Amino acid sequence: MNPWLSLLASSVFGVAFSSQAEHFNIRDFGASPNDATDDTKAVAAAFAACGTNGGGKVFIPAGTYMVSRQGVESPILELPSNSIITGEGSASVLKFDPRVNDSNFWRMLGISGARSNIVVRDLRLDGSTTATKYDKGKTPEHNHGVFLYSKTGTIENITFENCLVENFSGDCIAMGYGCRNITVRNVRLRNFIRQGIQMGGGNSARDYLVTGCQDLEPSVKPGGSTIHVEHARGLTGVTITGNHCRNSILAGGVTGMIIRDNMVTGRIVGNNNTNLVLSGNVIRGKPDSNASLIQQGYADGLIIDGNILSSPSETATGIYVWGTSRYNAAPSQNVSVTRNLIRVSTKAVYLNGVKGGLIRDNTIPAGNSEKMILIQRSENIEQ
Ligand SMILES: [Ca+2]
Repeated sequence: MNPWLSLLASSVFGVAFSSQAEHFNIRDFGASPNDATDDTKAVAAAFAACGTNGGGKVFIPAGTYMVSRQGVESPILELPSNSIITGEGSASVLKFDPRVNDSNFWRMLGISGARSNIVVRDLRLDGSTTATKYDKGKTPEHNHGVFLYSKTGTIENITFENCLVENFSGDCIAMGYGCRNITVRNVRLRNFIRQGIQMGGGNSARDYLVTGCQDLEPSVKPGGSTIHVEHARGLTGVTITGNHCRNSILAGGVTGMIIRDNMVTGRIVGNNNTNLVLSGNVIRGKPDSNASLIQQGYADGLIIDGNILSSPSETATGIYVWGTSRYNAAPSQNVSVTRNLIRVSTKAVYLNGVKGGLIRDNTIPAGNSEKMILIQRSENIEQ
């Protein structure tokens, strides 16, 4: 069965399609690959025709197509409901005209109102940035590859898969207000100046899955994290699993989150998470960093189980859970730290301002492991 039919058969959509779903080839709308002519209007026309049709398949044949600013729009290319947007793998490229990066807030693909049931797959998005590092006030840090954000309606059942997203001065993929049931699967990221995958909340956002993604060896210096949750605004139900992150996972403010089986260089960090499971992650600290490999502040309901942590730094802490600071009186509470293998030189587990917890069955190979568990300003910690 070809992938298109199999997708239909697997009832990806809430809305049923016939197997004769209409095809919209961007070349039929005037797009011309591998030349200097701008293709934005042609691609937009194909998307619009698909939308007017009530859905269908938009095909982006192999080749590089130029995308440029048209006006004040954000995103530049608005995805239609009930659609599959597909290319022929990384040979199908939507590429920013480099002049897009002369200013800020231009997003290549996205959704800005109520839309649902969309799959974007087998494409390469190229942001054409020439910036090599974050330069405050100069980097156009909001020029994203993908931007899902609606304050007026729900963005629901959206999947990005098997894409390469690279060279964006902002985020490769960003989502926030109004997003529900969003999946990012098997997406490769490269050369982002801000975040790789940025998730936020607002307008009842919930249920994000990021899985099988990896950031490739960059030639620019990332300013942020591979995977990032910022401005959660009540965000619930986030799963981050099976990803390869060269530059940390930072995720805070979420109720109900699973961060499992990721390979991380750097750290897993967050504050104000409720009901968080951190399990099965392999975390390797950066040689030049003394920071904690896992750090959580003001957590309520936190399980840290079965992770492997190691750091080449002499002074990095393994697991640090904290609360009750001068800024926020809330302790971290209901914290369980079990069955982790922690290969650091000084503090393996450090609880500071924690109310109610369990530390048990961790393996700490280096030095005097009892001295490597430090508990301060905490109560009801069982060992
Ligand atoms: Ca062209």
